[in-house]
Amino acid sequence: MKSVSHQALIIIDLQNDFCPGGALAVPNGDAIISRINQMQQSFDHIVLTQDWHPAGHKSFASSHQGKTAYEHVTMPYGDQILWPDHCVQGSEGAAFHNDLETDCASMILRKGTNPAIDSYSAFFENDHHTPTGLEGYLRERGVVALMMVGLATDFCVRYSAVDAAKLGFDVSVDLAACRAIDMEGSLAAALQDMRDHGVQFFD
Ligand code: VGL
Ligand code: ZN
Repeated sequence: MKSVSHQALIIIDLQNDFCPGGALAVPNGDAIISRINQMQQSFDHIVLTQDWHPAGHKSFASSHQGKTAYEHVTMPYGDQILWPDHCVQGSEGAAFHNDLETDCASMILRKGTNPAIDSYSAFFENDHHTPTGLEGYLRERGVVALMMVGLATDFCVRYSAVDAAKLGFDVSVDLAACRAIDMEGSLAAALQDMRDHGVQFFD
């Protein structure tokens, strides 16, 4: 049975670089794909997001002299973890994982395109101010509830879910269809943050 059409499935960053063998591999990141493909059959609105950085992006450790991946720096918008180069626009690493069903999505949102600002959330860049346009897209289509899945639970899923809840959407996260990077307690912090903002968990 099709679910009511006021709920959208938001599939976050199921890209090669976040899967085993990728530049910023999330442990077992590919293990969620078959569940996500199944879920897609129950939604009328499906949005895919794609981390999509220009080469030399400021979130890359390689863009900061003397820095290595996973160190922190202070950017004009606050703290930034430095990442290995990943999801460079047009690269194989930035492509969706081959096993992910992508034909049913009505919208593909690319984020992290500003060379100077990272964007974990599908709604706002990391300055927490610059919108991506996804809120308007969803509202214009009458969507009021979101089911979020994908990679990584503690970064892009977390910030997307929290922003969506702050914007007034009814937000659920299917934890069985997410995987985490889990560094420095980031998964526990993410679960608490989402809970604090009224996000509901399914697993
Ligand atoms: C992500 C780190 C850097 C994510 C994207 O999709 O969770 N994490 N860029
Ligand atoms: Zn990124």
